[in-house]
Parts: sequence; structure tokens; C-alpha cells
Amino acid sequence: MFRNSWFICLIRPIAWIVFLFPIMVGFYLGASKDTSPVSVIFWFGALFFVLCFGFSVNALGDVDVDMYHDGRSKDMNLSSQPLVTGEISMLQAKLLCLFFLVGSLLCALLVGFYFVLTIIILDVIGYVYSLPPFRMKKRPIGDILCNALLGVFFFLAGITIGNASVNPLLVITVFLVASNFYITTVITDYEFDKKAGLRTSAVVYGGKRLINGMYVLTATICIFGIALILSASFEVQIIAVIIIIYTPIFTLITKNRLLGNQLLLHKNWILIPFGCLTFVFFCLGVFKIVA
Ligand code: GPP
Ligand code: MG
Repeated sequence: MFRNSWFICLIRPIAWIVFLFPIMVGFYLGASKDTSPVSVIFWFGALFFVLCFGFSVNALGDVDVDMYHDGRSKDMNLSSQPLVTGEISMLQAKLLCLFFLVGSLLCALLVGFYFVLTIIILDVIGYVYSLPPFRMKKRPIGDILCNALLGVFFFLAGITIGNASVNPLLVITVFLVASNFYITTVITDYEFDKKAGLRTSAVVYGGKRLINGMYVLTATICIFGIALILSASFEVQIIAVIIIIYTPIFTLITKNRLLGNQLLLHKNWILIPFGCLTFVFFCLGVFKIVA
């Protein structure tokens, strides 16, 4: 059967979709006719390198976990990661990570101060999430917080393509939405994280309690969404409507697919809607620049 190259397996571009969505929402809000096409190219470059960095350090830190993966609920079977199969050495992977890190910073420097700041924060969270001594992915709640912050800072990195002001209510909503969606991914990893001895939120609290957490988050997200619809600009209202419609649907689907601690949720429940919306917001952002 067709198998992707070791490089694609290391950087996992399909999994990027979860982060490309907040990036493109930010891009849509931030883009304007004052945005220079050259800065858009370096902006894309920096984000490309941050994503390569985040996923490569994750692979570096997860060799002991990924070997147990059976291919379920993820963009790929993680047991065919090049570090697990031995296609590349730890040293080669570390050098690549360094290259991605430097690439992200150099490209960001050509865009602007606030963008550099978000890129540095994203690189730091990527490291802290995956690698010791912090390795937040194995700390209950810490794993959810890190991913929620990644969602927020990818969104802010998107906005900094222009000079648009940041709506604090929307930033909190992005944080809550990212937490809600991340919870499902940590439940789907329950079995193989447990086998590897990790103490993730799902391993410590169990699926049922995390679903209860999702109910609270979903209700809060809807309240914030309504507040945004009542108070924010038309562009933000569109985003709030999408969030209010899809979050409760997604939470209910997740609840119905939970069997004990096992969540049988197909990855496409996240990848397809996020992928389509990413494309739509990218087109809208480009339209704002060229129109
Ligand atoms: C997902 O890996 C990887 C991340 C959430 C880190 C991304 C960081 C960036 C700065 C882009 P996974 O699918 O292997 O899951 P896990 O979180 O269990 O490692
Ligand atoms: Mg991993």
C-alpha cells in the first residue's frame, strides 16, 4: 500500500488542520488591503516552520508512546513514525527541529513585532507540551491547557497579519472551543496513552467525567457566542454563529460514541469541518487583501 515519505510522517500535515482553522479565522479578521503580499509569504513561512517544529518535537518526545498506536482516530498510524521505525536517528530529528525553530523565527522577524511574539510563544508551548522536563501532555489538565493556548496563540498569530484590534471575548471563546475539541482527542488516545504509562487527563479522570466537562464548556461557549453575536462586528458574528452551531453537535456526537473510557470517534468529525472552514476563511482573507 502507498506509504508517505518519512518526512511527511514526521511533520504530519493532515493533523495541521486543527491549528490551521484558528490561524485562518485570525487571518480573515486581520487581513486588509494594507497587508503586503510579501509579508503574507513570510507569515505563511513562519507558521509552516512552527507546525513542522511542534509536530517534530512531539514525535521526538513520543517514541515510547507512538509504538503502541494502532492507527485509530488519528491522521496516520503513529507506529510508522520515522523515529519509531528507525528511518531517522534522534540526532537527525533534533537537528531538523533546530532548523524548523530557526526558520520560524527568521521568517517571523520579517513580518512584525507582535507576530514574532506569538511565534516565540507557540514554539515554547510546542516544546513544553511534548518534551521533558515539562512534557505537559502527560499532566492532567496541563495537556488540555497547553492545547487550548496553542489554539489561542495560533489565532492571534493569524490576526497579526494586519492591525485589527483583538476582541478579548473572542479570545476567551477560542480558548474554550480549543479545550472542548482537544478533550475528545485525549479521550480517543486513552488506551494507547494508558499502555504507555502516561497520566493524561483521560487516563486520570476517565471519559465520563471529561464528557461532563465538555457539557460545561459547551454551555459556556454558547453563552459567550451569544454575547459576541449581540456585541461584536459582523465578521466576528459569523464566527460566533459557526461556533454555536457546531460545538453542541460535536459534543453530542462525542457523548454518543463513548463506550466506557473508549471513544470511537472518527477523525473526520474534526478534520472535515475544520478543513472546509479553513479553506473558506483563507479565501475570505485573500479577498480582503486583493479586493
Ligand atoms: C499532536 O500530537 C501534537 C501537538 C498537539 C503539538 C503541536 C504543537 C505545535 C506548536 C504545532 P499527537 O497527535 O501525537 O497527540 P499527542 O498530543 O498525544 O502527542
Ligand atoms: Mg504525539
